[in-house]
Amino acid sequence: MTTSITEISGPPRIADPGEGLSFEELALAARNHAMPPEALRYEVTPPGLHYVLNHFDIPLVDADTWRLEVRGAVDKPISVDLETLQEMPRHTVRVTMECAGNGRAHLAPRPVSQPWLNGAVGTADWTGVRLAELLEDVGVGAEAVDVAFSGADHGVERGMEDDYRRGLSVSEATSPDVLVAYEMNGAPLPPQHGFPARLVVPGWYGMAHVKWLRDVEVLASPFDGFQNTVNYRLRTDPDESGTPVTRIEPRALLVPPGFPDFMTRTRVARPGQHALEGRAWSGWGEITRVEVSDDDGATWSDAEVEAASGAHGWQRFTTIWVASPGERRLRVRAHDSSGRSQPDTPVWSRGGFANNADAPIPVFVLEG
Ligand SMILES: Nc1nc2c(c(=O)[nH]1)N[C@H]1C(S)=C(S)[C@@H](COP(=O)(O)O)O[C@H]1N2
Ligand SMILES: [Mo]
Repeated sequence: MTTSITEISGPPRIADPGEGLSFEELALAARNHAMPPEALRYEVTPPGLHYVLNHFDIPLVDADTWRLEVRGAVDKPISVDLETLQEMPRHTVRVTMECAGNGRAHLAPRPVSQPWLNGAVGTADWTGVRLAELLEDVGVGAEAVDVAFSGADHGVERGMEDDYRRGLSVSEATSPDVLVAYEMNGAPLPPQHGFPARLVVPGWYGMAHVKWLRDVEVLASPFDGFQNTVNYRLRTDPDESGTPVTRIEPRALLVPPGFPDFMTRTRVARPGQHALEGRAWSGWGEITRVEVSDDDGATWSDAEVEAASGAHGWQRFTTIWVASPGERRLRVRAHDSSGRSQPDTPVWSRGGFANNADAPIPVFVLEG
């Protein structure tokens, strides 16, 4: 009996109507954790609370023997060790990162994959070397179109065996805030976040931020790897080639008020004034407006939106909520300077990507 990779790793599946989460989805959800919504109180997500998403295993990388190759359509390829990288000019960028699959579990029908609710987000201060500077050192050829980034992790996805690899256009790759980062919040990268170095592409969904980076290849023809040409595409029909998933769509999230029930996580609040707060972000521009509703979207009012503390970090918003007894449904929606805003109903795609519709938070407000 032979076992082929395509027998083990089949095509993606859409859950049947009403189908519950599978054991496999539970296993993914336990490996890849969300940021709990109460952590929205922090401007920089504390260690361990930032979301994690790994397609394969966390590779064990030895910092002493690790090298970053920068090669391909370049004048003089280089192979740098960690020490050399750390001696180059340091830059720190505060970045809100979100997984493209955030919100997937709210879709109906549900694409069977990592079943994110809304917590696949976090903000960190990333320190490293500007990718543009590394590329300048090697001299990018005039024929270059894309840059391919490979991680040290390896696996199978939809019958395709590969390292985790992503491509970016030369113009995106050389924008000044794209980093090869070796520190997260002033400390070496934790294993799950890409030790010893990762790519950081501010404003883009998480899949672009290649972890355990080991190889940067400048290409004279368009990158045709699985994660760009097959996986991270917006399509409704399996036969469509679809459009690529790129920048983060606007989203606002609330710190849920009151206190939760252990098992159902239903919120309970006392009547009267509550200071509500949350954070909002977009990869397409500044957040210009956040609206809040406590009646499931029948009426909305504007929250106060604060300025971001950097070009790529989320923005805090606050409002006073006067809670009256009964069952309330809190909703928030963000608008950005590019004219994008959160849709009222989810936009469905087979991969369950870029669903930035909000999920109402039911709150039971007690009698006085
Ligand atoms: N090498 C590698 N890089 C990767 C991934 C991966 O599986 N392997 N996952 C990507 C995805 S889909 C996301 S959302 C982000 C998550 O980054 P984090 O775990 O540091 O939050 O890493 C990206 N970089
Ligand atoms: Mo992701």
